[in-house]
Amino acid sequence: MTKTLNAQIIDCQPFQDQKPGTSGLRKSVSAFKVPHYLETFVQSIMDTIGGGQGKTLVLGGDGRYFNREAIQIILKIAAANGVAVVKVGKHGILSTPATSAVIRKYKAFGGIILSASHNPGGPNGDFGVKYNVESGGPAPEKVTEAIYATSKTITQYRILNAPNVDIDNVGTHELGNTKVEIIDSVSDYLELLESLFDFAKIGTMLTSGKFRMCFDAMHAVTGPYGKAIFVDTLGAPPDSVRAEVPLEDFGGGHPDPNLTYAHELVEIMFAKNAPDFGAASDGDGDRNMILGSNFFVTPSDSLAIMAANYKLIPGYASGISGVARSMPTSAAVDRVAKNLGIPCYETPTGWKFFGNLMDAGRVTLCGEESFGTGSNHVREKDGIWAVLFWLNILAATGKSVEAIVKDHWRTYGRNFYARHDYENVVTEKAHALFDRLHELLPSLVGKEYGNRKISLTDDFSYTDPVDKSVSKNQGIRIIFDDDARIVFRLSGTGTKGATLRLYVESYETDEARLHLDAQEALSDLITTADEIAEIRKHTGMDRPSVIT
Ligand code: G16
Repeated sequence: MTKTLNAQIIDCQPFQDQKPGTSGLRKSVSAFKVPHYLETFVQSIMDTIGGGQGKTLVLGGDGRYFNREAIQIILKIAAANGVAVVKVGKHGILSTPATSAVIRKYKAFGGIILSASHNPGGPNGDFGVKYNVESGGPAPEKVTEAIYATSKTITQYRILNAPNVDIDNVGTHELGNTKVEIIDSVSDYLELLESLFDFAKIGTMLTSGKFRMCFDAMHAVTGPYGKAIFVDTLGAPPDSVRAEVPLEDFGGGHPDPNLTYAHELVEIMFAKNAPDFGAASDGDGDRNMILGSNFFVTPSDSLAIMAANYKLIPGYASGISGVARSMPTSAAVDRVAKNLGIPCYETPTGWKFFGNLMDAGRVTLCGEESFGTGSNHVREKDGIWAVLFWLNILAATGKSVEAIVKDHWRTYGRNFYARHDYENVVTEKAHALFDRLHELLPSLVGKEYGNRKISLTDDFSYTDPVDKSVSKNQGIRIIFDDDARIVFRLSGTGTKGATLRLYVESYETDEARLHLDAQEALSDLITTADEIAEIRKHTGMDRPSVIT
């Protein structure tokens, strides 16, 4: 029976700054708490997707501060817009890859993910809203542009006048004419992962008493997932998962799994008698960092190693159609693809660019230097998936993480890689650096730096091979005649000032040099990058804020 809705139409002024970035709309919590700010953005999503009538949407978030409040607001807007069903993760929790899995499993129209990913949380931290489409992947640019255009002109939103929904117990509720289903946050996702990996083999390794792992959930969304999967399902000892309780401010930490921010895990993994395997994930569970005992695996190498070992993983053993990496990611995976005789695509930064390639069956595995790897099982990068992929390789080979990586380098050569981030740079100064670089680019070709010569310079442009859409200005590339590269980009996920990212890469096959420290092996390129771009002068910083 259709009820008469107790919906209110609220007049509002449009906001002009709701442009989604690399991964959704990210702003400080205080910006999201400005009256009507969240509401107008969510209504803009509703208007862009043609209203809610008859649609099923998935809703969840990473549990950060404002998550629970935002869930209630969005439920009431969804109900007032006639959405038929909203599936909500219990406690409002759904990791980004789990949301993608749920959208796909139930053939939902789309989903809303509340997260600012790896950005800090809490009242003084960040919040974010991301819209995913029916494939389970982030909305493509044409959709985010349409949402942005709507948000600039919107003058009203609809919201139901109703009490809050109990989101803390699995069950079904009626909100106006909308069915709100509170679902277990883990089970659908776990079922999918069980179909891909050899859980029996991994379980045998984890319960053998001879193998120790440490998964750091960084007080973010993967705590419940890590515990349910590694401990409750695979049988790892309970202390194999740390910082497993999601906290609204991530315990004051910065939930970004890299050597700087996951320092507690790094200390454990680089101590004497360290566990055999270490991993961390980020705020919303899509990123991962992989460590061995006293050993760090770069995300670019991790992707290449996964591709090279796909036959060991039941879900992929029948073959992988192709691989993709973002432009700044090292070319290590390109060498594996060449060897396997499969295509390798180079896309701009942003997981959304992999979606079309996966939907068209062109790629199975993809990854980014920014600690993201994933496959066509969902349409997001997937932290826990990556951990299981590695555990499956370790269980199948019986080798250590370090041995697997070093064997890989011996076979394919090593792509030395480093990323230097200069955070919170005055925006005008960052733009001045890029303006100058753009002017310089043509004159750089042919110039020599040490024993290298520049063979190509450009601002990366990508034509999607499936829908032919063109994305320009995706990062400045300076490529040398020995395949070494320097890349400059401005981050699309920061919320304070500008973040300059410098990526440097060189390729090495000399066995005597394969085990050098990456910063040392790349020191000449790092100096060249500063010489060309005058980074110190423009940023006023004499060293990067974060090195990964
Ligand atoms: C997001 C995107 C990734 C991107 C990363 C860094 O990750 O999904 O594709 O590589 O940001 O982007 P940028 O260099 O522009 O800051 P996440 O984990 O924040 O969703």
